[in-house]
Amino acid sequence: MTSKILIIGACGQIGSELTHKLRDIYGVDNVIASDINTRNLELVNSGPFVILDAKNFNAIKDCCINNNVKTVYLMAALLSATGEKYPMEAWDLNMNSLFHVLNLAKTKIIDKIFWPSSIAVFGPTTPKENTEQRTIMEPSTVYGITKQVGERWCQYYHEKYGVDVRSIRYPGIISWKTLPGGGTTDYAVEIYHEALKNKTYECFLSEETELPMMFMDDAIKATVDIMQADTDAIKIRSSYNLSAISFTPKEIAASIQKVIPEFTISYKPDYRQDIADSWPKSINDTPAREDWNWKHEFSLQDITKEMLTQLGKNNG
Ligand code: AKB
Repeated sequence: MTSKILIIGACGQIGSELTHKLRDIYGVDNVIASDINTRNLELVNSGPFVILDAKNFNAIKDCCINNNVKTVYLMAALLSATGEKYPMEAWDLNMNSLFHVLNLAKTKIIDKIFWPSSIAVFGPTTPKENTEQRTIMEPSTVYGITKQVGERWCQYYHEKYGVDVRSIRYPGIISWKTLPGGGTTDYAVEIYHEALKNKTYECFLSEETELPMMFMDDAIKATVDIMQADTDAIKIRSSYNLSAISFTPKEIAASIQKVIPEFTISYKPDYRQDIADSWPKSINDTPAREDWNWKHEFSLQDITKEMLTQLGKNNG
């Protein structure tokens, strides 16, 4: 049987687009999508799909053994805003799912893991501008704590047991196919939907809140590139800083107004403001650029053009 790829959490914002991309590269039947439910029917009907709870070790193990799965992309997680509401659930899902796939690799049932980390590993004491790969990391959110701890375990499993685990610290990801859920950077997707529908948006972050962001196509390219890179090229086994652009709500609104002049924005910061304020404004990703040739393509204006065009087609 040819070896297969399993994506856990395939119905989500990144998982769904990653599934399609990996199927383009490796063939539809070689990529098994899985999630805890069938909430994304387009994805569910697009190729092999199984219901899988990321917290259930035996279910993941059986799926890997029965289908000769050798590579796992673990995309299931509770994100920053949801994590603050349900701290224990975030800890439970984010940590146990990671241990499950690390242990499958330790016992040689699978060969390779992709696990996403996040800019949430940084905290209020981290230098905010051009944040380095190695710097102060004192995350103040549950989600950030799970990602930071997860990074340490990835490095540990690589060093002690030779596990081939690869990871990047995603910034906020902007996409039009599948909505994000439960994140602090979600405003940068919602704003495009509201601009087309209602020509106005009430933002839950203040106008000068600058955060690192990236278009989905760049995020998928980074994910594929790091997984295809030679083993020797991957020098960091915790997680790589990854950067594209940074902007504020005011700046994204201005870029939308270039296309939709009547668009207006108002600001009503809520509990997510504290989360955003604890994160860096911009990221230095020199190691990713040097080690495996990472390069982003999409500027803010490119993203705005693509988002409004694609969402406009779907609405119209
Ligand atoms: C979130 O906002 O929680 C995520 C992230 C930056 O990891 N998008």
